Amino acid sequence: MRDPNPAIRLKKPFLLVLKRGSLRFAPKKNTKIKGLTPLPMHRRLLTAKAPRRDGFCSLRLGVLAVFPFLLFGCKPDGQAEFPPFDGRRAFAEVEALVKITPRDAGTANARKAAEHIRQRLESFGVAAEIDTFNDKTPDGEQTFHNVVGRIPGKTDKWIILGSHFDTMPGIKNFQGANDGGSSTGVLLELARMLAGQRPRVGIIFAFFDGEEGIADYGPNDGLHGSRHLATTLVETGKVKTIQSMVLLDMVGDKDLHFTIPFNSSRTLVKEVLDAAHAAGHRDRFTLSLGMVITDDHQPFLDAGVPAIDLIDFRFGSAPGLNDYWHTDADNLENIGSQSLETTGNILLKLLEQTALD
Ligand code: 1BN
Ligand code: ZN
Repeated sequence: MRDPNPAIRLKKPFLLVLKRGSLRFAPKKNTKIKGLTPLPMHRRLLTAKAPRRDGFCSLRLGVLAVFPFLLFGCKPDGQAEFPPFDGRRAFAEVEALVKITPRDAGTANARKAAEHIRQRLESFGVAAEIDTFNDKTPDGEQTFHNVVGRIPGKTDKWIILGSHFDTMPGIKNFQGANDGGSSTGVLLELARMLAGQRPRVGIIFAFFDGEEGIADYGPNDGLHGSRHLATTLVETGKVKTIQSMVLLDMVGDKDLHFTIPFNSSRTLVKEVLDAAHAAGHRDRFTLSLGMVITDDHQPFLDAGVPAIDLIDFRFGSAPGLNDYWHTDADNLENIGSQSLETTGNILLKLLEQTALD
């Protein structure tokens, strides 16, 4: 069911808003802010029951079920059981992407990275295309390239799994192994695993260009790729077929800890926590009641699509610090395949519960 994500009146006096690279405090109490979910619901989420599970492998699927059954097997409740996510494969995808560095939007390397991602998807048997478009930036009009891969489902519903692949401009020796690389590696490996499946809900793998801003201000700075896809879905009327949008960002920190920002849909927060619990990683999540992050999930929230940002915003040299973020320390040495594996397994559980049954 669609989560309307209504504007609410905040009771908390301050809200930390992380917006396009700047830290600022939101207006004081009783400020109407779009796209936020109320505090009490977050509390209730912690005790919510797991959703009903149904049979992806049920006999109703008949002969068609045999192939995925042989590949993945079935659990006693009839649900598809996937092999564990292989973090080393995902890491190899990050390594391959990071060879194309930097990947700043509007550069030849961004185009090269998009083509690389498209080719990886096609090599897995996932139909993929590059969506090239122009958008205004503080530096004038620029060309961007989103990559979109699709695994059609048995219904006309879709879930979007998103990652950006561009790098933050202006940082010397910046690889973006975590910021842009890690989430792309996880989604590519997930696409490889799910290729050939016929899920109940179709899966769109969306790799966004132009997530990073240039100047940290203005409505046309950053989130170019996600805004373009969300706007296109609205303009074509297809937005009603989008069940949800799950964004991954900075999921490679060796000390993985997700802080789900306040501007995430409560229905999805519950589903993700259920999935994390089922995968044995519930302790890696904190729900942030006071932090809003303007990330690639935001245009989907604005379009009325339930969306969530799975981000580890403590990427640093010591627990709690985020001092590697947007620095040359965001490199392959500082991310771990284990964290990619953890993220992949949580996503698989989420899909089992919401899309594959
Ligand atoms: C995440 C990684 N983001 C940028 N690189 C989104 C973001 C924007 C996070 C502003 C915090 C503040
Ligand atoms: Zn960034």
